[in-house]
Amino acid sequence: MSKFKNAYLQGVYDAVCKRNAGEPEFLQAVMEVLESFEPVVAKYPEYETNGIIDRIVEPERFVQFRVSWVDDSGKVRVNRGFRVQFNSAIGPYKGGLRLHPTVCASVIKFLGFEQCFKNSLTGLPMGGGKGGSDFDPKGKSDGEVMRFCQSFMTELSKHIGADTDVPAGDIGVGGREIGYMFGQYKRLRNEFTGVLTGKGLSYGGSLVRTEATGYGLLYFTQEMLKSMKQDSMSGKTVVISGSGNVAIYATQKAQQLGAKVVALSDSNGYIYDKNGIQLEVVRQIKEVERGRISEYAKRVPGSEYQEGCRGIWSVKCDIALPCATQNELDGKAAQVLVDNGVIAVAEGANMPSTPEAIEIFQKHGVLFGPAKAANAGGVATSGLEMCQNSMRYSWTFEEVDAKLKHIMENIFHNSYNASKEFGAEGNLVMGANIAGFLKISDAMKWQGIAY
Ligand code: NDP
Ligand code: 2IT
Repeated sequence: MSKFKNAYLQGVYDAVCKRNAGEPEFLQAVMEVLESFEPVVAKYPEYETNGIIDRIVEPERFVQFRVSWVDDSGKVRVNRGFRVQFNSAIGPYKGGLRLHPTVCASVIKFLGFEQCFKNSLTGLPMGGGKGGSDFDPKGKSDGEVMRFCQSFMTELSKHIGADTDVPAGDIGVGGREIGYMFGQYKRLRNEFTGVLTGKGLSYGGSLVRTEATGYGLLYFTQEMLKSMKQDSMSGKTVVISGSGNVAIYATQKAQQLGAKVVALSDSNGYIYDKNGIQLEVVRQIKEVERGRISEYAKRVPGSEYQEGCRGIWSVKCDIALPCATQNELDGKAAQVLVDNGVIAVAEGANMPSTPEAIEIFQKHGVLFGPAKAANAGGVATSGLEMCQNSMRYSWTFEEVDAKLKHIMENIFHNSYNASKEFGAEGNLVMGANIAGFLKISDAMKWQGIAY
């Protein structure tokens, strides 16, 4: 059965399915983007003539490699490393590295594909890439993490560079891992360059990069509420999934904007604190002790812990911000949120809402900020880190924060305007996909057919 109205899009999607069979996350991400392109391809037939869509769904390069390292007991361990260099039309490949046992080709390719459009939306010159490994940092010592990172970078260093491909953090990769990888790259190349972002402040990192994805998510949400509902974050009850980098700084900014965050989670379960989450307790548990979120309920009287992370969506809220991982919010959860009166959902994680969930939000008039737009603050600030590294200069916290806010507001308006121009006003999924795409496709068209 034909899914697309446009035969060109249908043909591209069929070919993608054939080439990438058994990669459900990648196919899910491609389907969502191609669906958005119906009005674009109808308006501009030259996309078919130039084979733009055929090319945009195929990575320019995909590297897979063995990563061997020695654990604390002296045993040799083997993991699989990946880097996808998806599209370099508008700048060097750029995107995070994920360390999690679920990492595989499908996950890396969906993330790399989405990264292309997200990076384009920031307005900064960055192409799309992503990488990682099925290494699980949980329960590993600092020494084990260091030896893994050094081995991983020994191979990755052959494929990246400050003007070629600039990785950063994602799930399981924070300041510690970036430091070990940067140190190894410098040692291998004998050059001090901005080859990674998310670096420590003492060796070329940017102020605000740590906070950027969470802060950016709230700047986006704030602008969406203001423009589409003449509303604000003030006084709102907020549920945020996850308790990692994105969730923590989303909580901080939501609180600064006058909202009450009542729930956070990790992959084991969620906490509910009707008095509002005490962020310093969470930061101590997660950032300092690398512990589990269940600890919070033991330390804060009046709060509760429930086993099972998906239950978090049953907590009544005005605003839901999924900030953990892909497909964590399904159709059933979306319906519960709608029944409980949610007014806005914005994605801090990448592809956290299933297609069914998105459909339910849109059908019920819930404001929906898709990941590519709403979580672009992290990579945007990475772009600002690259800029500062190139200048060998650094901006103040206030300067970077102001640029981040400006970028997020622009992303909202560019996505909104594209949704309007292409006949789906307020559909930010469509608007973000189209606005991100137009710049990339233009650059591809002018650069000829080499890739
Ligand atoms: P962290 O590793 O800091 O935190 C991840 C959080 O998500 C943890 O609470 C973790 O719980 C939870 N989580 C991870 N995997 C699963 C799973 N399979 N099921 C349930 N919970 C899970 O990562 P980040 O905060 O950096 O990333 C969170 C999301 O935001 C990801 O989707 C990432 O791609 C996206 N993102 C990150 C950016 C960044 O700059 N860091 C930028 C843009 C998007 P547990 O500890 O139990 O594993
Ligand atoms: O998904 C993402 O945008 C990130 N993990 C951040 C990428 C980056 O290069 O800062």
